[in-house]
Amino acid sequence: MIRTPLCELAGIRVPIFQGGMAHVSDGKLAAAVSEAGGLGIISAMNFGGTKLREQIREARSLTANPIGVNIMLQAPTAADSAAICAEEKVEIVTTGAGNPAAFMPLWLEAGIKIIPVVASAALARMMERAGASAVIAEGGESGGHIGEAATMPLVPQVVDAVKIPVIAAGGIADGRGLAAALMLGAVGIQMGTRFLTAKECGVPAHYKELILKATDTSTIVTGRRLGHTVRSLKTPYSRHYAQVEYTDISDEELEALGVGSLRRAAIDGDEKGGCYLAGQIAGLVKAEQTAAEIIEDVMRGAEAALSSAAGYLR
Ligand code: TUI
Repeated sequence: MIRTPLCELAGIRVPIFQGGMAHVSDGKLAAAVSEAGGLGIISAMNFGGTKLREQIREARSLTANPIGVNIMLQAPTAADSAAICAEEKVEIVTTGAGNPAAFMPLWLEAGIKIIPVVASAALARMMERAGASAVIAEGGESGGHIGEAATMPLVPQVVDAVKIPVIAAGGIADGRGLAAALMLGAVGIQMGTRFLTAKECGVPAHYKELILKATDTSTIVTGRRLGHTVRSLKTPYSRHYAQVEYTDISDEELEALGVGSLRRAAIDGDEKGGCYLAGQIAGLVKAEQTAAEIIEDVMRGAEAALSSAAGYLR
């Protein structure tokens, strides 16, 4: 059995967070992960206002375990979502794509634990000073919006920079990844891509098929020119974006290419026009399983990896 300080901190059985994925992570998926012993996280990006509240309440009706909400700070609904999290008293808020300092007093006042995603040691230090309970150090192997550093160099440098616990994310989808994260000094992991193919995850079948067919070289990074760097699967949409990104196309035209593309993938299943976000580890994901099966597989795999590595000690 593996227990880490993250289990105490987050009130969970196993040190695994399900990443809040825009247009993907709803109350049903989050509840399934929390019920299985990890931390399920609803993405506020999908639902401003009343809808977010409904998703939180739906998750609450499906599990008595703690749940989280992820707020994408660049979303126009971020302030609204921040207030709803405080009113609904979700146990944990995670944030992405920016600095959540402005919202932190509100959440601390409501007794919510704040666990920001950081892509640098500098932001991790700032978050510790502002009252974060832990940070998620996310490397650029992740799907979606990414920073510059990769997980292997980022995690130990963030661990050394702060006293609060660090959760590793980016490029992790099995027990070997969890074991490796613990070796880097992390107290747990966050996985997105692996949970995209969970049975309880409601994305269109085409999205899951793309993940299940992916290999180690199936993702591409686009959007650097406009400062919205994202990793997604190589599809007609992302290949086209990459092809035109550094031509004489205007910023406005490039921006227009991106608008609605995440929704088209995750909600509409638009095979040609959708931007199918996924991490580099997609090639490792080979089966559609329940959230509980995924969590058990990762935990058994990590136990085996740690025992086997301990056998090298003399
Ligand atoms: O946020 C994510 N991943 C995401 S958000 C998203 S939605 C989206 N919509 C339209 C365009 C682009 C994305 C899809 N995937 N991950 C967490 C994350 N946060 N990764 C990197 C960061 C990050 C980067 C810089 C966090 C803080 C940061 O600091 C900047 C600052 O202001 O200090």
